[in-house]
Amino acid sequence: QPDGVEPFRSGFVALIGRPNVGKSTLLNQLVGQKVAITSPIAQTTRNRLRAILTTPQAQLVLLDTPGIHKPHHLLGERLVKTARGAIGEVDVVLLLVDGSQPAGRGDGFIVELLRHCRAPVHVALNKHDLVSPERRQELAASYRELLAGGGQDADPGGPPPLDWPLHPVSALTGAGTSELVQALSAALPPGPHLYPADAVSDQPEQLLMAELIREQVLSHTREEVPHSVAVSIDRVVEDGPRTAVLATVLVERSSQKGILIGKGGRMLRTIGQGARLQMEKVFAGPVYLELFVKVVPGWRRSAARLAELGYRG
Ligand code: GDP
Ligand code: K
Ligand code: MG
Repeated sequence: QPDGVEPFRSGFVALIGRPNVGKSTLLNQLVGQKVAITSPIAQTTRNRLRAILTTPQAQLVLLDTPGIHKPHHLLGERLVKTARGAIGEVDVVLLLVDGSQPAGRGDGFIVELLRHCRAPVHVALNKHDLVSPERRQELAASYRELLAGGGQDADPGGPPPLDWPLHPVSALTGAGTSELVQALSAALPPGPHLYPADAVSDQPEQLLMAELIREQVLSHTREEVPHSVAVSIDRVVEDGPRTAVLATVLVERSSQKGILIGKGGRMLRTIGQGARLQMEKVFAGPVYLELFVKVVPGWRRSAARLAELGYRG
């Protein structure tokens, strides 16, 4: 190692945050293409996804985790367990918060969860595109105060203040993200590439296909449907330059099946067209997609079903 030359660094970064703060959006922004689906609905992310970002200086393996929240059923419990599990195994934790809102009680819950973690913690104040320049100082101050342990009213016998660095970013526009990547890279240990330099994710293509279909279901249906939906990819056939995909959307009740199919099949066609366009972008070629809908009562409470659909416990 010649003097003055920085070593290559590599390692794992866990993305932790409440639902909807923009974890999946940030991941896509950082790796420069869609690897995680996003939506305004909480609990969109079900799988533990590794996204890979390689720069000349470092390789970051980013773990997208489901948002931390109070579990209500078996799927919910697995989501929280997955997020907690990620914290113990990584080199750096990136705590993402909605920086367009002042720090709140939910943020305090996660700070306490992370207080004793071994890895260094960085905090990204996301959604800065929504904040006027005049409000930025004020919002950042509320997070600094949260980390310091409550500001003026702090209990003198309370836990010591935390000196986690704050990084204002916009996952949507990319503002601030190169500074964030530099800070995270510097916090990784020296090490070799863990994945090929051109890899962007560890996710099998079929799982991404299923996720792109689920994303369209989330964007076109209302409350009663989204959380009851799973997608299974039944067949993928490479047909010359064209990829043919047969997939089934699983729902829990026949009323949901009716909503998904829609009048004269219109809703299912809209979902299918949207998913096909996304797949053609991601896989850079023409796609033929055929969608079916099937009622499987209680799939969310069945451990076997969850495993089959790829939700690793
Ligand atoms: P996750 O649940 O933490 O993975 O959040 P998502 O990435 O799914 O994002 C939740 C919602 O916030 C989506 O509607 C995103 O478009 C939106 N969002 C994420 N990041 C930003 C940002 O930097 N600025 C703005 N304005 N919206 C964002
Ligand atoms: K979301
Ligand atoms: Mg997500």
